Amino acid sequence: MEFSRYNSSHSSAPSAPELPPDSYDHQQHQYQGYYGNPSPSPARPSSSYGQSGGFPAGTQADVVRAFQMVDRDRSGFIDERELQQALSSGYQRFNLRTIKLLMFLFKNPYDSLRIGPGEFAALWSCLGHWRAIFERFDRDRSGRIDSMELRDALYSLGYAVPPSVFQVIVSKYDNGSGKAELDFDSFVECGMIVKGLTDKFKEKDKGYTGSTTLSYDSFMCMVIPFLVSYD
Ligand SMILES: [Ca+2]
Repeated sequence: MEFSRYNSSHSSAPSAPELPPDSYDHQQHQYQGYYGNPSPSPARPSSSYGQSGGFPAGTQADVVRAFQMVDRDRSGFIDERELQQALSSGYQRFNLRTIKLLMFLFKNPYDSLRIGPGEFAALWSCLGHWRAIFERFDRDRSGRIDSMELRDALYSLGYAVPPSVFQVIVSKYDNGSGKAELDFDSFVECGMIVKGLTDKFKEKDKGYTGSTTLSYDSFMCMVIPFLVSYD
């Protein structure tokens, strides 16, 4: 694999950021390093990567059911279409672009484009965290995250996205009326990209200063998988 260095740090499942407390004070950022939330460590189910496959102990029955319902050939793995079907049964319908991103992030890096029970359980748990974040920041209860809600969410989670980048993000989810409205699946997509790239950068920025020196090679290995793996 070309991305062996990249993948070597990818031994456990990606996760959602920790939800800040309700009384979260933006000023706290000053004392927590550049990213506000230097070491998010949400609960992760024990990974079953590389094992014979089976759900981690304690996996909820509805998660097992959702997986088995779409794994029709009982191969123990599901592809992106099956994943889309499984997640759409638990949440709203997920667009295929988000599914491809999730598949890229959660699949065993040494395996093909499919995920097994362990990865599925990790993904499901991660989406539960994102759902809580989505509901917290959907302040007007519209069922969508608008640009102000998105800005608050990203900043409160500790992602100091520069205004120019934020504008690019907002324009990507513009519904044609000049306003961004993110459904849950788009919110997950946006959040996973911002978090994923920030995490990759933080691996290089050990002191959480907000800057580091990157080789061209490292930079490309960091960014390109996010651009080409799922579109
Ligand atoms: Ca809203």
